[in-house]
Amino acid sequence: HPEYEYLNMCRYVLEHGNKKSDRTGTGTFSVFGYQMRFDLQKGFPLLTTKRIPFRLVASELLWFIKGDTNIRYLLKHNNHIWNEWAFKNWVESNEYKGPDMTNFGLRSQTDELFREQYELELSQFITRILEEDEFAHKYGELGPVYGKQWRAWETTTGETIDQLKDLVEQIKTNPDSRRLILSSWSPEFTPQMALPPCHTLFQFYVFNGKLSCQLYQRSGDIFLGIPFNIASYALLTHLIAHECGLEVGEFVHTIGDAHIYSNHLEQIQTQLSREPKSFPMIHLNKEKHSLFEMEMEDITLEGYNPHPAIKAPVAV
Ligand code: DHF
Ligand code: TMP
Repeated sequence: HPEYEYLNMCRYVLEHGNKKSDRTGTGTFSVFGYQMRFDLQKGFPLLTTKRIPFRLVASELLWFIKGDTNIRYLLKHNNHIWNEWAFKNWVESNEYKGPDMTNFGLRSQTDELFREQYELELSQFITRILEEDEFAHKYGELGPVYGKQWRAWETTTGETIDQLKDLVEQIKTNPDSRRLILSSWSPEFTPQMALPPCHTLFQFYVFNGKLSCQLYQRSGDIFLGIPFNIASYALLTHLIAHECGLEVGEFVHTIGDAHIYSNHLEQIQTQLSREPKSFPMIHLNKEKHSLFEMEMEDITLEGYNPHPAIKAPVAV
């Protein structure tokens, strides 16, 4: 079963990982350099050994494609996966006058009383982002993250480059090119980002009418982030192939620091004890061609019957 690409990585990191401290203070088991391959002809690689909320993967990807960098779009799609990083900017700003939220990610995991305070502050923050335009404009922003770099990369002459549009154009007109690359890593702008891009660079490859994609991910949270990232890039490959009149080929996932957080060990063991089920299929609206016009209702998943979700805290 193709899901063993992922499950074997989990086993490998548990067995060979370096016990390594990290920026968030959580602690990890980490391996440097790991590669997985998924044949997209064999089904859509949405993990089945735990439920992955596909609509969150899809709405996050559409948010990148639209060039948006403000969490308001995500919240309107009931997607809360980027909340903590916008909230962090807010509580570290001069305007924030509420209770001290220093290190909220770690503290909320151990201090029950603090957790209640934190959850209240966070929910008030989310309401304000949704309801107040000016507040959303200022504090919903994650900085020049993926959307900005994909669609409006700033040049030294003050112009912008639409990397995604150029990439799609090159795939159509010059499919043998070895330069079908999109980079989100901008050394000039990473200091302004809420989180420097984890999925740093990707490249496409066309052969025999099939489109393949390889991602270089500098840092990968094996339990929480990576299942989303696999599905997200698989979906991107489908969307671009759909627009370019190609079939899908492979998704190759190359990871720099591939880590399991020390507070995800039990969850990983539960997941590893489960038997994978068959991968679902993805269908895109045939009436729409351009990936830039795709909306949530144009993307449907068929035959997804996963094992139940497994909860885990996210390291902030
Ligand atoms: N930081 C860390 N430490 N790990 C990440 O994976 C991560 N991912 C980010 C931003 N920062 C990060 C963006 N992507 C979840 C999944 C992806 C994601 C952020 C969060 C997550 O919490 N997934 C839960 C379900 C969440 C929900 O249902 O709302 C999961 O169980 O998969
Ligand atoms: P870092 O910037 O210190 O590497 O922390 C980022 C963490 O977020 C790290 O655990 C990797 C994880 N991550 C993913 O795995 N996938 C993602 O898409 C994102 C945004 C983050």
